Amino acid sequence: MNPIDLRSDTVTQPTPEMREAMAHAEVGDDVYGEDPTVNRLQQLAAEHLGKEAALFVPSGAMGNLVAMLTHCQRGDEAILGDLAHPYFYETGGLAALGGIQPRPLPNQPDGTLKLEDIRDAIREDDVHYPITRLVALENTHNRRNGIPLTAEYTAAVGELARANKLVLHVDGARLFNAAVALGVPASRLVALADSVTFCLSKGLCAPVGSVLCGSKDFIDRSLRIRKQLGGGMRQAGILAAAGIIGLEKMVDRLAEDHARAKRLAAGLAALPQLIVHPQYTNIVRFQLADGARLSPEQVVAKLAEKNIRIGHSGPWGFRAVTHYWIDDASIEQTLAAFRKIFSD
Ligand code: TLP
Repeated sequence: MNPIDLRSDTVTQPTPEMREAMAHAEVGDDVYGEDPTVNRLQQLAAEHLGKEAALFVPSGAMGNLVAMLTHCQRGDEAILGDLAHPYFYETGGLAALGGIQPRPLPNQPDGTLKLEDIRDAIREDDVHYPITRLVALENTHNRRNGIPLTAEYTAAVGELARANKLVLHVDGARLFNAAVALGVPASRLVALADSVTFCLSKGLCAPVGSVLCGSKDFIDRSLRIRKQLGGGMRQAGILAAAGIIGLEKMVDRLAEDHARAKRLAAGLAALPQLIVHPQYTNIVRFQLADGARLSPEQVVAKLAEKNIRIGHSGPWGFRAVTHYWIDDASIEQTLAAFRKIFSD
């Protein structure tokens, strides 16, 4: 029996249609810019996001890193949330590899950074200070329960950035989840962003890859940084072929993942042993209520015995992420397993 794997949408396997397209993909050497399938994916991605150009990268983390290294010089400062993926989860890459100083600001419960906090964090032109170069947002916001950021909020940050000669980068690993949840085109959510990454290998189900989008000049420069980081791939059309299907056929169905996450959140919230955080898209975060007789590790282990996997990290509690391979029956089975665990 296949496990019900709710740890992340990164666990998604390619669909049969993707495997078929991968097997027959036309390929070339992408470092020479000669892979027709990669080129088609990049063009499609740029169109979807309303940007001039795009670059296929091996991962979301590399997309964020390439963007930051392209925008910033060593010693520059980048404003981002204290729960932002590049700050929290990317092994300090921007500092280690880019010499970029992160300036973390408190992520609000709705995933935003306060405009006044950003304004206050922008450095004056003074020889003592680093140069503030960039502000980054995350949409949807992973650590903030997968909440989508609105087009209006992102535009307000974009305007603030422009007025202060900063660039805006959006980590849109799950940007299409945000677009579907808010009912707006993804391009509107990033209209004032100078660069955006989105992931093909999460809810869109492709096995590998993310796309970095921006102006033609920015992408020309980021190509060199991708190469520097060892991210120049060769016959990558095999991977891009799955990404094209992700973009063309897997976006609208994300609404199903959101509906299942809602059902899961409601079912878990009915259990007095759990506190469930607000649910917005495909991420459900929850924790044990005070006085629960089991430890989080025991809950994870008991679920694993029933072939169900959820994420758990220390004080942050549990995370369950819905995706293409989680159907209605998986949700009901998971809820039944929780009920049983707490009633034993
Ligand atoms: N997030 C992963 C883990 O790293 C936590 C997950 O399971 O959610 N930006 C955001 C907002 C992300 O959530 C992730 C992956 C990335 C970037 C990085 O993507 P990859 O894993 O492709 O490098």
